[in-house]
Amino acid sequence: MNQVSARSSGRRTTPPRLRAALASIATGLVAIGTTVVLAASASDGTTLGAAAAETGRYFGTAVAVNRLSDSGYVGILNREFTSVTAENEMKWDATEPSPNQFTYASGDKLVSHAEANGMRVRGHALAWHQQQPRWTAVLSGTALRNAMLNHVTQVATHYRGRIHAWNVVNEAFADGGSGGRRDSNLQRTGDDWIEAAFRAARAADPGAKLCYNDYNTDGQNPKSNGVYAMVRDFRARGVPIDCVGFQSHFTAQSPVPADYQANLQRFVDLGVEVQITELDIEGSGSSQADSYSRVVRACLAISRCTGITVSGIRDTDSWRSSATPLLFDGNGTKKPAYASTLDALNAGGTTVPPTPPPTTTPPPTTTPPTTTPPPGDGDCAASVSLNSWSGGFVATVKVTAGPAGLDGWVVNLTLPSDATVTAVWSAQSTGTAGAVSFRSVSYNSAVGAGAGTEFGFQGTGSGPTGTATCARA
Ligand code: 9MR
Repeated sequence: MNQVSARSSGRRTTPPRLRAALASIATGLVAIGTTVVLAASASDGTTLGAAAAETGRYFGTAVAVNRLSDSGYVGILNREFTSVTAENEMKWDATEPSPNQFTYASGDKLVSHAEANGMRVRGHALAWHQQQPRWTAVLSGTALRNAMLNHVTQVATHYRGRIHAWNVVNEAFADGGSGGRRDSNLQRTGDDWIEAAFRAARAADPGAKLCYNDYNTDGQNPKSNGVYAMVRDFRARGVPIDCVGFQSHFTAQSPVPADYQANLQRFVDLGVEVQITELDIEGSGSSQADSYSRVVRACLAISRCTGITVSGIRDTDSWRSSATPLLFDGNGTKKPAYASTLDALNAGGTTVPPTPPPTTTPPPTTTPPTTTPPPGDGDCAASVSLNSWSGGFVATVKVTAGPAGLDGWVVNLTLPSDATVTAVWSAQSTGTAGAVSFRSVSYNSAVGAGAGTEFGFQGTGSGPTGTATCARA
């Protein structure tokens, strides 16, 4: 009898009253003869979602919206899962097929389904080097940076208040030993693209948890060390990051690492939550079941590991179906991995500490850009458009070059007395209150005659209403 079935049969034959007593006296493991039995709580969940909820966690799955018409699929989804992630429908290519033209029909369908069934939604993903729309291929530098920031702002604003956690940036670190960033069109807009994306996401949906999500970061290795250094730096500098997602795609060659739990823990120690976001484990039978159990137990051992999402429902729904990596077979029948996962959830662990409900701020109001005289014969002009809500704002400033073009620029403006700048992107700022100035950075200092570039800043209090002036730097 393998360990998983020993655990299952041991638990199922224990009378509920004895199980309750065991649970109250045992903190974890109870040895009976040579087998190890996990003491269960008096009220075992009978589904993945219910079992996870007993410790304050969600149990989610990636969902392909076109499968919502398959009754077998939806039956399992609604019975077992308490969170959904759009498999492809919220990605950049799906949501913005033409510049600034947004299509939300599929994503909306998923969110409505989740809301109607009391499920959370994980948003996936705002900025990623893959699955970009074709039109981004011709963009680079400031134009691509601004397109990315606009995308983040628009999509996060559309779903504002309806997303539990957003994967703001996905897979931005390189594989291999460098520990550095992956080369990509987004990375080539400047190293600060990730923090700019997080700031834009926070401004658009202050109630969503904002996550960095990646694969091959599940144990301590050069890649996860790179992500760790970034998260530590973001936390130190106040860049708004709340969580790190660990995709956890495992194969025979790349099994659950021995230090899986320790790796999750070191991220939690930086002050972020961790979540397992795309779990799937190649294999079958008891070895697959044991691996699932290990992952679940690692998460449950960490109070700020707040949820687990598997990368689909049935093996045939998987993006790598030949690896049979999921919890249900192609017929929707529960696999041994399902039983071990449910058992591990029911064995309990740490409880997720309560978090305050998402901040409910009124929807942002957008004011038209302030009317600034065109540059005429001057060096440049600046116009500000404001996205503000009670207690905060994001300002986007457009700099337009005069007839001689620019090799550097500086914009000055005065903030209302209650305002403080908390974040700036695509410019270097001086001052955070009262009179503030913003200077061009390397990648946006050159602006051709009559052409424009944009930078932005975020603040608390009310946004600027006066005139912004622009001068050659
Ligand atoms: O599951 C997704 C599959 O349907 C798509 O064809 C594929 C295209 O890149 O993306 C899959 O999901 C990916 C996820 O969004 C990010 N992590 C890796 C996943 C597998 O590629």
